[in-house]
Amino acid sequence: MSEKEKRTVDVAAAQMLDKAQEIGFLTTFDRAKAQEPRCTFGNTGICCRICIQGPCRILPKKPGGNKGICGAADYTIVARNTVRYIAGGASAHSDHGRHIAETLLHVAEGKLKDYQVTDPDKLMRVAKKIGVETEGRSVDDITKDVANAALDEFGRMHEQDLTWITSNCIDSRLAVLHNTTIMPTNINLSIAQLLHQTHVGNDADPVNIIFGGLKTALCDYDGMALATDLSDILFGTGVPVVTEANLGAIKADKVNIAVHGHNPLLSQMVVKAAREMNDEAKAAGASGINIVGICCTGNEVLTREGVAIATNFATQELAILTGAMDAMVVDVQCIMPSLRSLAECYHTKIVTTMPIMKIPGSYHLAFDEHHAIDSAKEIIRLAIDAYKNRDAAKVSIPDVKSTVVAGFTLESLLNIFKKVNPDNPIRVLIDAIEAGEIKGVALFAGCNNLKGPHDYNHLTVAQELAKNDVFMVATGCAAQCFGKEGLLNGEGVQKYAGEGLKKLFARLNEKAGLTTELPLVFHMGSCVDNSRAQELVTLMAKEMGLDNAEVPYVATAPEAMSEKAIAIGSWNVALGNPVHVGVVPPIVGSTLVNDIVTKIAEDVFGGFFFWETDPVKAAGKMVEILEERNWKNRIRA
Ligand code: XCC
Repeated sequence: MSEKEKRTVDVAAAQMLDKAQEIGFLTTFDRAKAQEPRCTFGNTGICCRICIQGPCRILPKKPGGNKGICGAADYTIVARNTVRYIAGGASAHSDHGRHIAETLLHVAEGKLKDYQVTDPDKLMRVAKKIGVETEGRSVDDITKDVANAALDEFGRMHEQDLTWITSNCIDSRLAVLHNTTIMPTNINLSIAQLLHQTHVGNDADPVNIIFGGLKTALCDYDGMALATDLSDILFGTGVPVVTEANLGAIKADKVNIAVHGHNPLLSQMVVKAAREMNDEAKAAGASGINIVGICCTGNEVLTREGVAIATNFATQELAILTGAMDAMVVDVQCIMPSLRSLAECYHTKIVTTMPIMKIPGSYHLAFDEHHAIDSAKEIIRLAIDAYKNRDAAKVSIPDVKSTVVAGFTLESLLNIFKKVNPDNPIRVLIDAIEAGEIKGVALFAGCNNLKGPHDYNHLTVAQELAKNDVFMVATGCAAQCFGKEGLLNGEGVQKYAGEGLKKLFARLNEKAGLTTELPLVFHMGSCVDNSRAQELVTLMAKEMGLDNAEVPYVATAPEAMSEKAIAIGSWNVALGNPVHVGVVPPIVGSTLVNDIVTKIAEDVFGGFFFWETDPVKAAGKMVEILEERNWKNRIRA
């Protein structure tokens, strides 16, 4: 690989990186390089900054240096650091879920005019699932109870297992969570307790700390599962939709607005308002308004509204470098502070909207759910104004984009399976596994991480798994990579799928009744929608009469980066799923802790982590895991 190729496999991104070099702007790619070589202590997790006597590092050969000043050994330091990532991730996902739940409650109380229950069928399904009475009751009353049940997860003072965990998991899995004492009862309490548990002079036992971390990771799961359910109720449950992905989705003749971040409460309103404001854009000389998505709020509006993907996490700056991005409206999480300084070189307005996410020097417009459409319109007017200052000489949009078929919520996926097996849709997958056509199911999740070439791990693992007949679903920035690289369309199947997988696709395409062929990878939505994938594996477990840990299912985060990704990986392990991570996390500084999460975890939970930076080897190992599970199931039968 040449130095240039080492940056990214995304052709559009490569063009923009050249442009960045020409104008002398240092992007995140340059900053990542500048961080090398990394400090070995931090990189392996043996740097403790939990109290200000530190930082303490583990210096095994120095008398007195093999422990922190307080006496914390490497395993304590690594365990504490690791679970504090989980606390950060769980707080982000669950706070997002809480915001949605609060909004839903206010809708039912008649306090918010711009939001409504868009999917009453989903409301009924969720109500029944969590035990809310529906018979003879009004939509508002049911909605109130569902929203209150969600809010209760965050602060109830009595001992009661978290509802979205108990209602989504099968009995054998719940038994594992109880037996290991990691079943949470209150999201906020678990996060607070984990911070307490890892305070200086507190828990030194790495196993106990890891179990505290897993309990909090389950809160991450609960928060995202309720976020998915309640977002579907508010905005609709996605159905298959055709759109496009990559920087080529930015249009030179339109007012371009990127929605970036995570929370659909804002992005849905921007999409809705934009549809009503094309005339204002035309009056400013544009041919209309074009909304594109970056990161997970992009995935939310892609799933429900068919909004195109501009790009994913690592290349967010490059959308501004096209010179045609008039506004980037952001809410929470995964937004680079550097966007502001790059926007200075252009006419682009960076609009922050949330009280907990501001960037010095950018425009802050406090988003108010009580006047949501008005707030969204104000943002769009800012973009239209900015468009008037666009410098045509600076515009260069890469002519690169791929067709995307997305919108595969669990419901829409099962609807397709239903066309093949109306009585028992999930059997379609299981029959294909039992017939040896496919080896199982893989979930792709997570971010970009510039410790390796951008999007290279995602793409290579997926190509390898496709060749080996693995059915693939994806969320987050992994799904966006696949969108850009042509894996979210039917051509992807022709190009990469093995013979068995092709047979399954032929059967599905014949009956699906869509105007387009099904994609090689099924885009299930944003990162909170990893809950959809978990529902899929649980459904398979139920139908196969197995525990989750026996289902031929594997998860991968080929380019994991954020605390949220660590939390997601951790609950996957607790729920029985093997999890590949394509970067070596700062955990290897303690052999004991590393062994707990990569080996002992399998004995306890059936799920476990493995680190492999080589995507071909990683895919090979994932295929082996699926084959082993299938082999064991054949013996059991
Ligand atoms: Fe990671 Fe979640 Fe962020 Fe993308 S957006 S970088 S957390 S994959 Ni969700």
